[in-house]
Amino acid sequence: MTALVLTRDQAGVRTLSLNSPDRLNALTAALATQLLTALQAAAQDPGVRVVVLTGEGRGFCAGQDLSEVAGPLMSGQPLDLEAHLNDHYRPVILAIREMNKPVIAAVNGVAAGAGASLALACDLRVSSESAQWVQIFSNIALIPDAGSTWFLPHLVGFGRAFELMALAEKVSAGQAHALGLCQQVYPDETFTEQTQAYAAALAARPAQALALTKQALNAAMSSRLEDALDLEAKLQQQAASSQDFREGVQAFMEKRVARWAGA
Ligand code: T3D
Repeated sequence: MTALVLTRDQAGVRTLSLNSPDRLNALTAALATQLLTALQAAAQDPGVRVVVLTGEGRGFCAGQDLSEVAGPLMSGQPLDLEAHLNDHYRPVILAIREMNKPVIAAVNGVAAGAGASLALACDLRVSSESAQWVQIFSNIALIPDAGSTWFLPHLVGFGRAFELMALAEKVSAGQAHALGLCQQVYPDETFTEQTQAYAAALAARPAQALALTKQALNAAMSSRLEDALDLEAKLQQQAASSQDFREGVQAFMEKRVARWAGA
């Protein structure tokens, strides 16, 4: 079986790289299935503290592989996109959101359509200088899917999200950064190294506190302030019961760097 997702481990960071470079890592059902399996394995592996999602070659991900739908579409066969999205995209997006570890999208090249959604579903995004981001769906008269209608307005506001989606404008790395779509932009030549260093810095942070922070932020995205305050209090109690909390306070008092145990 062709490995459509490559896996590399370094210093607690697992890098998952989409591996269909000739088509800019466009998503087939097989690729989405392998990505889901890889995400689930990373979630369950205690040695993995941070996950990086990137693409092989010059693209990050060009969205749905249109060669997969072109045949049936042209021959007039009915396409069940609702089932396709529910079976292949939804589990991947939820696996990223539900993973109790930071997931970074390392957007090494164009992120288009559901490929952009994939990046937006991650907790953090870094972009290479030459990467382009495009909500390309309306170019083929589709609506944004794989979570873009939820993630994008949260990140950039309703009006800007609608404009990006309606006009399918290509956004450069610099624009993506200015809009708040990505946290860092790195030169192409040093992109892999700088991404690894960024991920390693996160991997060195107290893992349980980060997991609980992600849980609280996930809930806060769709909750009332009162509910967010309740959940914060509950999760803070859990964080404060950890060995890392005791170590953090002790290290502060002793004016030294904390040694995180991850629990
Ligand atoms: O089925 C469902 O469930 C519906 C779900 C839909 C979700 C979606 O994601 S809809 C959006 C689908 N994606 C697109 O419409 C993007 C199509 N691609 C492009 O518009 C351009 O390729 C890009 C703007 C992304 C990049 O342009 P450029 O000039 O850098 O590269 P290129 O030359 O167009 O592409 C390079 C190769 O990749 C090329 O193949 P070739 O000619 O060298 O053999 C191209 O056909 C192939 N490729 C790029 N994107 C796709 C693709 N092949 C299949 N599917 C693609 N999405």
